[in-house]
Amino acid sequence: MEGQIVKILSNLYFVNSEGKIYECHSRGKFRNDKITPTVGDYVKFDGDNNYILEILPRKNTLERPLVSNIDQAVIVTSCKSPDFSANLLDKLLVVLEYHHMKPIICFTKKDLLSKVEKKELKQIKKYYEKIGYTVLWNTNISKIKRLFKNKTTVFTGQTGAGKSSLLNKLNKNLKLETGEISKALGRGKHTTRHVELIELFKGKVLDTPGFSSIDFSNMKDTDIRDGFIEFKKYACPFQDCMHLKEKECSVKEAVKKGNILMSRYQDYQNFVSRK
Ligand SMILES: Nc1nc2c(ncn2[C@@H]2O[C@H](COP(=O)(O)OP(=O)(O)OP(=O)(O)O)[C@@H](O)[C@H]2O)c(=O)[nH]1
Ligand SMILES: [Mg+2]
Ligand SMILES: [Zn+2]
Repeated sequence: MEGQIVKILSNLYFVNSEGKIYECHSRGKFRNDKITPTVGDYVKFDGDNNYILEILPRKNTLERPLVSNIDQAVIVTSCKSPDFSANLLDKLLVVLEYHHMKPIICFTKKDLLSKVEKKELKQIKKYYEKIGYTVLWNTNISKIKRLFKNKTTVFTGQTGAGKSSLLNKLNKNLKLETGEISKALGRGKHTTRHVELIELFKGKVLDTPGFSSIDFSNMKDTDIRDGFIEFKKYACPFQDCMHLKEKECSVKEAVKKGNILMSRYQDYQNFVSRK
């Protein structure tokens, strides 16, 4: 039989095959092959003995959160509590670009911002839109609902950003667990503890546990550069310019003129030098 893994709880794999869920074990073989089944994997399985036999070829895999066969990702980005982090947003964008998964940015908790902060954030939102991204507020419910049809969409972003809350708002029947932000620590406690694939608005959506750090040490400097999509619009005198130490560089020029957001360029420098 064939099906798709929709949830993993320790060593139990929940496989959906034609609407029926089979609770399967995995054979030791996978561990030897250094291939771990992930949520989103299509598998061949023995439906009588509930064993996964084979993982079918993947379209792609994201390491963090660990999911496979993804078309697009909603980066759930909190404006406040936890505070907006351009650094984390840019990191996620670079990683998603690298994996050819379409990023969609969704800001949450605008209601917690002061008037001045709201104005600042709107400017930032505008910039990401200008460079080509779809950027929404979590209050744009009807727009968000239209994103899912015939696609597999992963919800990703910092813990406490409001991923599960947004999914609950989209479908009242989901009743996913959501958590309070610990005010004392100023950071969320991980409420969602496992990845779960849910069928929603004629598509598939994956709620995932949040995280606070992401590592892209397996990426080359040029991959990181290419993940800053707006840099590609500038023709630099040096072929394959890294926009770093080169004397003449159109990207650096654009940063100076304010056409490229300073925080984007600083994140780029930071990501490349950290490796
Ligand atoms: N004020 C306000 N609070 C929100 C909003 N969205 C979510 N929250 C609150 O933020 C807290 C965390 O929300 P969750 O949905 O659990 O966050 P999460 O991203 O799923 O977190 P993890 O599962 O830990 O990764 C909850 O107390 C929500 O009620 C929003 O737009 N405004
Ligand atoms: Mg959650
Ligand atoms: Zn350059």
